[in-house]
Amino acid sequence: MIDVYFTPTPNGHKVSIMLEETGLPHRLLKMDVLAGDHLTPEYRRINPNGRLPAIVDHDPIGGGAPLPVFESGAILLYLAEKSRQLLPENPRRRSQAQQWLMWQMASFGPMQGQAHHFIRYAPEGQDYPVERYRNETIRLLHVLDGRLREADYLAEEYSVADIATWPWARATGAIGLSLEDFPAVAAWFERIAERPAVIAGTGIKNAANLSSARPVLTEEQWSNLFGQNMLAAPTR
Ligand SMILES: N[C@@H](CCC(=O)N[C@@H](CS)C(=O)NCC(=O)O)C(=O)O
Repeated sequence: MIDVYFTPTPNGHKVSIMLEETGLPHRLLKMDVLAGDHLTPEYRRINPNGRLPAIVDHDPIGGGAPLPVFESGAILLYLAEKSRQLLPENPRRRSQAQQWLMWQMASFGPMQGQAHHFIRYAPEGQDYPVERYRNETIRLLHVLDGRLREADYLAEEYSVADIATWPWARATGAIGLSLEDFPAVAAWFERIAERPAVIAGTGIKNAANLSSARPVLTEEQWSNLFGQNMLAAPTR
């Protein structure tokens, strides 16, 4: 059994989609980041970085004690290895899957994440970071579109690279971008959105984008996410 410390965000959905695709037995443990569920010493022992998602595999590859795994990209690779699915056997494709997975983890997720922060959470009127991170997200969408004009999937076959990237493509609507401006991305997005595991893993029946509303946070919630409570949380 695999416990998934889960919140329904793009990084969380990578793992829920992967588990639906592979059929590995698991249970989702819902974490409320606004309430600070991720700041506890117990959770830090599972994920020293204190972010979501993380998993604990009670029947790990190689046996032994339950194995915690953090970082969504590392979780996808672990689950691919465990299930022997969704990481291509062919060395060229396998390398492509790893390259695009690293690209998502290092660029498409973090840059867009900053765009979400400055557009939806930070005090309004900060034009420079909004423009900087939205432009970087647009640049990365062009990179993704270029790849998907060459191949139907990032590693030529559906893989962990697509599973990592798809939820972040879905999130671009919330920062005012439209996939219709990137035709190869839009076609790939729809292809993947129809997969039963993606529908089950995201709890959505259509590909509608996430809300672009600015969340209204209490002082406590703000502190849990971005302020003193977050800074004061123990490290292990
Ligand atoms: N690189 C990490 C990023 C994890 C991350 O930032 N997760 C967000 C939710 S998608 C989070 O935990 N937010 C709570 C917070 O920032 O305090 C991964 O891919 O797992």
